[in-house]
Amino acid sequence: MTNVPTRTLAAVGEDGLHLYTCPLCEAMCGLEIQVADGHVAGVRPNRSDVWSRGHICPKGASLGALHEDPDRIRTPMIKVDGQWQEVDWPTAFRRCTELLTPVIEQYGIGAVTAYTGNPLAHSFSLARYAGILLGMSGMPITYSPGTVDQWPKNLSSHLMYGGWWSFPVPDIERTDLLVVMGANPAASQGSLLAAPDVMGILGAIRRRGKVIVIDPVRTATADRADEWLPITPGTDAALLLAIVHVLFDEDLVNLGAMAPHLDGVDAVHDVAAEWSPDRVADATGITADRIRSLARELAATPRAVVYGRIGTCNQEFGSLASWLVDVVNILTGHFDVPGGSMFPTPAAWSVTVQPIPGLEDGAPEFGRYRTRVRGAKEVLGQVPVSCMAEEIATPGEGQLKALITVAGNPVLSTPAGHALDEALPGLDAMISIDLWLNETTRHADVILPGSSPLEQPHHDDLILNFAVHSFANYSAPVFAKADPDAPDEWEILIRLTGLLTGTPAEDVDVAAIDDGFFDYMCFTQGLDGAAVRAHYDHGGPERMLDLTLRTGPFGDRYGEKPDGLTLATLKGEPDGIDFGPMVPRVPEVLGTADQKIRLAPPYLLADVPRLAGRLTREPDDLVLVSRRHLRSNNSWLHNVGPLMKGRDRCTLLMHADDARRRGLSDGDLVSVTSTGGRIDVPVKVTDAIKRGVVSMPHGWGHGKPGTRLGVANASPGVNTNVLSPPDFLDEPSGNGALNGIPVTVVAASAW
Ligand SMILES: Nc1nc2c(c(=O)[nH]1)N[C@H]1C(S)=C(S)[C@@H](COP(=O)(O)OP(=O)(O)OC[C@H]3O[C@@H](n4cnc5c(=O)[nH]c(N)nc54)[C@H](O)[C@@H]3O)O[C@H]1N2
Ligand SMILES: Nc1nc2c(c(=O)[nH]1)N[C@H]1C(S)=C(S)[C@@H](COP(=O)(O)OP(=O)(O)OC[C@H]3O[C@@H](n4cnc5c(=O)[nH]c(N)nc54)[C@H](O)[C@@H]3O)O[C@H]1N2
Ligand code: SF4
Ligand SMILES: [Mo]
Repeated sequence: MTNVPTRTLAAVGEDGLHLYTCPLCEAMCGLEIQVADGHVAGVRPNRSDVWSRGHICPKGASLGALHEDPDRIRTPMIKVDGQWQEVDWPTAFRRCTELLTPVIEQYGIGAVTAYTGNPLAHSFSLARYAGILLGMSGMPITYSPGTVDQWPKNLSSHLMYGGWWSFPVPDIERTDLLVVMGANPAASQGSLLAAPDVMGILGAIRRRGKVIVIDPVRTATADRADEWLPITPGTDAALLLAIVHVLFDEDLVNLGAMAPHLDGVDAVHDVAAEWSPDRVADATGITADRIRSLARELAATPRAVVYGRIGTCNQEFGSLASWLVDVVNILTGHFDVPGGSMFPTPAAWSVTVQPIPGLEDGAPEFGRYRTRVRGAKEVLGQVPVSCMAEEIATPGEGQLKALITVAGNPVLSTPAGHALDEALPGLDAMISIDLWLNETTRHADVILPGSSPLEQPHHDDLILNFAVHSFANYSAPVFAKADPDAPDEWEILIRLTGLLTGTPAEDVDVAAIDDGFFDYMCFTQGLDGAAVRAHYDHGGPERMLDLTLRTGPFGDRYGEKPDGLTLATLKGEPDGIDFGPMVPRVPEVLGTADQKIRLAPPYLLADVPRLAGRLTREPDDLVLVSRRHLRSNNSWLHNVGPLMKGRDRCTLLMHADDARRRGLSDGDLVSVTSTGGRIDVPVKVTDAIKRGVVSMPHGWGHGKPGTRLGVANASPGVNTNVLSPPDFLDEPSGNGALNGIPVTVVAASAW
């Protein structure tokens, strides 16, 4: 960057200018944080950040308010006779030992589980150490929002590429035709697609080409696209199969350089033969002509790409849709080439993406175990998160008795969260690693708070796997830890892991477990851990980050490549280092035994008849989908005053014709009912939604007794996941179908 005046950066904890990467979402914006009198005086975009180049959103601008939130928990808390007491750390850990030891002695480790939530992916400390708790504690089944998010993509990537986190990412910086299915980056800022200012990049695509949005809702992204194709929720897979049909039928298939790396092209041809555009037009709501012309446009545009996100995952046919997005990109020659769908090259490899033991060769061996109550099958080591409530509530051998939550709020975020809310008080022990006393953590016996983000260093981990550029950027903490003796979250995880394997939490040898984990990570890179450890006088996430940078694609491999990257060199580049756009990675990236892309995994083909059944099903009168808002982050930014200004966001969007038919007017309170339950919410009448579809945001439903969320509780909203039936799933992956839920809507006064 030229013309940037030299800046003097302040040291950790001092007044002055700090550079910090926002940890809240995949945009990873570089921020300038001005500190005066020990407080955040201003947050501005860092225009010289090599990655984000000046992008910011209101959430990043509010990091100071988040840090200063008086409700943020700063001291460990234990519940005694129903009352919270603030205690010191040794006391809190002793309480964990008192609570968990009898559970394990009486019922075994099978009675203990964990729920690890979304912020893990963005946290310096948690992202690198969650694997210890999940991998070493012996808990047989743990839960996460993975199964209400990207599990179908994990599944299709595991089956196609032999890597459960090998996600191809749309190269939006170089494409001329972008088809967005089930994503709203105007709100989310991009997901499984890390790029700063996605909307700015979409604008640039429009100047040289075209953006098409396929979504039941005319979102802010659709408003800024060339075309909005309103689709019936849950029918993306049918649409994509029809596109594949046209590609074969009209001889438009172009495998390009992928041809020698593909297995199963004929099988895909045979399946798609049955799926003509005419067959799917009614069910999808998209005309056969438009399906045909879309296939032709994709085939005829040299740089084009289809991008599918949460709307194509959190639905009844999420696995098929996730698979078929990639199939269309492959068959049109838009795979592993600039402007198409490409595998990123993360500068630091992510410790969270280690192969799952037993599944390394890509063979699907799902259903290795099943849940006790519902008999749900394991897929890639996870069962549906909606099983957790019944596993706690249903008595008998194997009942869950203890729960550890780590940065998660499943009472609001998961299907039938209200059932979980009712089940949690039945636990013998619940420990939460969290920063707020919210709808979930109010049920805990112990809360162990981590530091505020601004008190932690930052470097991304998992998200770098989705980044359209390879880059690295380390941020030092802005503030020193308020309590210098407080353990970091990674240490908390290690103590709890030690406790679950038989050592009192307060006695766990944190350094020894950290070293063991580090040695294992070295082993995965063909290095001797003890020899590598000799380079360091410290452990923890910075050592792990240095390992993953140095053994990554640009690293120095501990001196083998003298000019290569190390954490030390990165610390000398406060605006980060850019290693350029995505590059072709097939076949080297493939983890399948024969290093081929499996275009037609039998496990997925077996689900096509279920999709066929969808085509002949009676159309639903009204179905519910989910939406996000720029100033929310799932359930947990509603306590930040500056982000809560403006109109009520927790409303039901409904098409004007649907409202009229029901005698409803804008602002009316309505009752929404599904087989899962009922909520009352104000209706927002609009023309920006497909008829027959209504939309709700998730993460609301605050105002519960025993929470400490002064701002959020004043505007509580309602929990849409009351309406998500726990057994409404994408069958192959077990992922929750949070979109396309049949509902009825009537005026609340009619009840
Ligand atoms: N501001 C903000 N940013 C966030 C988050 C947040 O809560 N707030 N959450 C973060 C997280 S955890 C995630 S996973 C990402 C998600 O990021 P995105 O995938 O961009 O998620 P949404 O913004 O919810 O957009 C999903 C879209 O799918 C549409 N949709 C619903 N059903 C269907 C369907 O069947 N077919 C199609 N084609 N479309 C459908 C919805 O109408 C909606 O417009 O966002 C992340 N970023
Ligand atoms: N209906 C519907 N439901 C959905 C979705 C949807 O689209 N529709 N989306 C789903 C998706 S994609 C996701 S990812 C899930 C999210 O599900 P969750 O991860 O369970 O929910 P969050 O609201 O992100 O909860 C974050 C928790 O982490 C805490 N926290 C924040 N920062 C930190 C930190 O640094 N350390 C610690 N220890 N704790 C921290 C917060 O206080 C909060 O309790 O929601 C899912 N639920
Ligand atoms: S878009 Fe907003 S929330 Fe996301 S990283 Fe940038 S400033 Fe943070
Ligand atoms: Mo998510």
